[in-house]
Amino acid sequence: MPASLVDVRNVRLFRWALAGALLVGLCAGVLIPRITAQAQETEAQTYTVFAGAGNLYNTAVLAFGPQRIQVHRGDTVTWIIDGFHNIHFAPGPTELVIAPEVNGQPLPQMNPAVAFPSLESGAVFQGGDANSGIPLDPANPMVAFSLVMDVVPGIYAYYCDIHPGMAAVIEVVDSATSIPSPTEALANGATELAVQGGQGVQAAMQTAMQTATETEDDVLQIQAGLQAGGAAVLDFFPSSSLIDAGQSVTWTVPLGMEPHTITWPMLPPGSEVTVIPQDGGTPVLAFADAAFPSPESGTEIGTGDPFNSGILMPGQSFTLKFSEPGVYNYACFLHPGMQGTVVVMPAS
Ligand SMILES: [Cu+2]
Repeated sequence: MPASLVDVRNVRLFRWALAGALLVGLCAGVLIPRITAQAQETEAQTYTVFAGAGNLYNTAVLAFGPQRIQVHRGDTVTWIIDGFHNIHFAPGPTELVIAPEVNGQPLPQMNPAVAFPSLESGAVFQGGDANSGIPLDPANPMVAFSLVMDVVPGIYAYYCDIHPGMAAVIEVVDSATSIPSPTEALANGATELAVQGGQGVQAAMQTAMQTATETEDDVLQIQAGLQAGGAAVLDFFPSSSLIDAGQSVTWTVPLGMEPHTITWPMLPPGSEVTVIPQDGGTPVLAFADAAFPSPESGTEIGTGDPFNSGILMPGQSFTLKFSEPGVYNYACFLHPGMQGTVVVMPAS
């Protein structure tokens, strides 16, 4: 490893240590006021389920909480949506991306069966396929979605089609069965997500300490994102690096759930999708140019040159060679707040 590849990570370590300390306090706050079961109500109740928990020190929890909830027939379930998620009752997760042939060419696009709702918030769920759709407009995010569970007692599984592994069940029971109150269920959900968020913060601290300066054949290796159980850490490891002019950097998205981009200048969220209106039908949500690399991986760039890896799926990499000294900032346009810097020194 060349001595010039120095990692400047002390600020980050302090940040994660602070995050860990704050999280312990948060968990204690959730756990201590345990609420005892209330007497069973005869009238319909509303239960709350968290769909993800966002941005606790750049850690997003990609899980439903509680993962299993019991309700009586006729009760309402309200999902509090924090992040880019849908709620889809189906036999299994549905493909997020499809590529049907249009004019003899495959046109990669978001699956309309995932993107668009099959019923409105507040509707009665009577079994079968039911999808909330994806909150597509960044200016008008979907923050809650409700269904009245008017179905025969049984287990009903649902999925977020965007995040593999994000699944949960609702158990509908008959009115004679005693179940936890909405308040108790809410506390369980908050605890489950706080524990997973804590695991993400802990894994991020460990990774930040280990990824000092990993080089392979004189190429600085940067990990884009980190998965720890149900938590996704939306950061680069390391986020600040020093290299010599003429050296290269390779960013890799580890296997897990979240894709990322390496982009400068920053693009607004949603830049990966182009809406193609259809006569009398739902629009096609095709992938835009920003979803694909420009320039190609391996290109040599200078100060001020724009670059965008496009969407890097888990396991994919993107390499740039830095020929001119300077400070190169970059970000992931899918996850605002996920930023890094490469400082290129004159060749020694
Ligand atoms: Cu990202």
